[in-house]
Amino acid sequence: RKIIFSGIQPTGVPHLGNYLGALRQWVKLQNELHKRHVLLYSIVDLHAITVKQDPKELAQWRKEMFASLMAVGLDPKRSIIFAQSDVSYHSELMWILSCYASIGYLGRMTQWKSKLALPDNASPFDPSPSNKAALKLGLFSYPVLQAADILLYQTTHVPVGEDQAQHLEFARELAIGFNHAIATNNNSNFRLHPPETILSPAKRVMSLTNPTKKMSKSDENPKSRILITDTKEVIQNKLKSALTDSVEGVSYDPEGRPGVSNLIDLMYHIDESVAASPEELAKDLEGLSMRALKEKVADVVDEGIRDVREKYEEVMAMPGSELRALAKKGEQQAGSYAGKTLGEVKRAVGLSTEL
Ligand code: AQP
Repeated sequence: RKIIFSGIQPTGVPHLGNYLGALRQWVKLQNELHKRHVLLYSIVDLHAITVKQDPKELAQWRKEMFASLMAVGLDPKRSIIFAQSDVSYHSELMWILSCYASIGYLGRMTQWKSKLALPDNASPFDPSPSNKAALKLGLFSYPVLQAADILLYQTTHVPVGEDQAQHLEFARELAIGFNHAIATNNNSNFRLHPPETILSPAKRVMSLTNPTKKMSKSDENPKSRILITDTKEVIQNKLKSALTDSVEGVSYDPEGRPGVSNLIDLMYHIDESVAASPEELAKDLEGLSMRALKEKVADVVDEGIRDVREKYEEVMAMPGSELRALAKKGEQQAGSYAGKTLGEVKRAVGLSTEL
């Protein structure tokens, strides 16, 4: 039996990077696998507080993320949809795994460096005052919590975008290290399952305003991303100001023409029936001006997310009590799987409640 787990931070309405890189894949897996397998999708709010959040805004974003997940097509009857902080086993397993996680390995992870705009060779023990003041333990140990999220369900497959591949490798290594430690410590047959990564074809959607960077919820410039709830007019405006180049015509060259290639990628991945590959699509559009290309991409994107936008409005208009009941159901379902694994982990490390 496959167990699929993935998460998304409630740090704003998802953008096309989240949608094409992760959420659409989650729905596809749900639709293919729900009859015989288990699918768990989490709003990972404990991860969101590794950087500064406004409590009111965060609470609202949790709701909006719940609505977004339903809007893209996740169905609480077929997938377990829940908020991470509602299932406290995540934090508990994180603590246990922290006792097996290497600081040296965590120090090589790129996320804490990129969130703090530190160079790639930055060290957590860097004595420079700016670094010491800014780096919090939670941001540094984020991958351990993420490993706990995944391992808590004995997950077999994790569908994510490419930016998460490094964290997934960390989770696998941590599971293997933990298994090794408990194998030599006691006679328990219990093992954590090292999960596999599933990358979607659109594994890295780039920012519209800085196409060498990934599209991100926390980019200061809202024009850098298209949200799954954006209206046609907003999509058109954002694409109008997307950074391209002054080369004539359309061609696909992600290295030399990152802006134009990102637009082609967007159009291709929104509707893969338009061409056999991004290269082929670029050939079909060869003679277009930048303006015409952007208008075409806007039409295809609008068409591709129209249903999601409409469903989002419907879900946001549902009575609060109905949404809360759905979240509660997800919490209970996730909790029953998580409690079982945590019980086994505790027994394996000698934290059993039996005296
Ligand atoms: N640009 C992207 N292209 C492809 N996939 C992406 N994902 C994120 N950005 C892209 C995938 O979306 C899922 C959920 O991401 P997340 O919310 O957990 O955090 P993130 O990766 O840090 O995404 P953001 O938008 O950049 O959020 P902030 O700005 O809050 O940090 C993941 O599977 C991710 O790979």
